[in-house]
Amino acid sequence: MSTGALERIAPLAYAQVDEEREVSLKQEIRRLASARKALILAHNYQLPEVQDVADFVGDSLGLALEAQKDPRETIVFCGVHFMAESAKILNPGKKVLLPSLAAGCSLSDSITADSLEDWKQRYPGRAVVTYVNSSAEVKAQSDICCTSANAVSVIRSLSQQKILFTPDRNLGRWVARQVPEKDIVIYDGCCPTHDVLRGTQVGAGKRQRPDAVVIAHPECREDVLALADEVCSTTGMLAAVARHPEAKTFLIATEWGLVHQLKKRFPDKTFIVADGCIGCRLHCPYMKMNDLESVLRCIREDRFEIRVHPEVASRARIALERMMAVPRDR
Ligand code: CIZ
Repeated sequence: MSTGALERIAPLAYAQVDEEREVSLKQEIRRLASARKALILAHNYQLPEVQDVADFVGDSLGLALEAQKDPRETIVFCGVHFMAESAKILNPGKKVLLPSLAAGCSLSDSITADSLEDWKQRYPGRAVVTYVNSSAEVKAQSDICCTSANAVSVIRSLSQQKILFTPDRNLGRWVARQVPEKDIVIYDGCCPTHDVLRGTQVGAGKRQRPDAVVIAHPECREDVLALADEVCSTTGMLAAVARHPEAKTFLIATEWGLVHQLKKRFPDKTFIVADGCIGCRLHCPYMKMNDLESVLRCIREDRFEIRVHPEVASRARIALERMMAVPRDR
């Protein structure tokens, strides 16, 4: 594979707007957001132009904290459904809007409240730790949630020795290696966007750029993580780059949307998505469902409002609030 192939930008699977239209959409979104006192939050995997109109860009933990601390009553959540749902659960008095209802999550869909219930019956007496990439109903049946930014600290914070970890098997296995003193049974779900990446691809990238620092997300498979210099959440990746001031090039094993934030914060560094082609494989189609047109319609027409059944919300809130009391891993 040539270096050119590594940096190739593949045709992207969403409609791109022309530059003039993009500028006017951005202006109109910001004008309406301030007129309606709406807070715009965007996940690190959102389209670059959507990240650019947000008041705050971050990972799901950072966005949840921001939603709680900001006084604005309307939250436009540019992320996927489970994230907007968590924002609603933590802020029951606020209006939470998701620009596209098609913005789901395959990992979240891999476990239902019924399948978790069956699983709990198979392994009675274990503390249930659920990754935030899950529905409100699944969170409501869990003892505590975690994100990729605090999973190790969450597991260490528990007094219980025996744990059920749901639903991401790659994150679960990685956490289990960090906390060998706990007995962790891991559910068999995964994020297809991360799980598709193989160590052979990262190895090929590393051979092309032997000086590159490899930073991988813990939703990646074990053979990818074995080649990584750093394993962390998306926000952790921004901090990880700062820990390598001498390095010029980074191979990034996560969804390509993060590269926008990396380039903004470190304009003199080179970031290469570890699959060798931005948008080919490490592309989450659901994260890219929110575009500028849908963000504008969302604010203008007050849609789509996220609602969670109050009884489910109050149980899910306990699991989320327990998580939020635990600090980030680093
Ligand atoms: O927790 C999140 O925001 C996810 C899904 C990924 C990450 O590491 O930011």
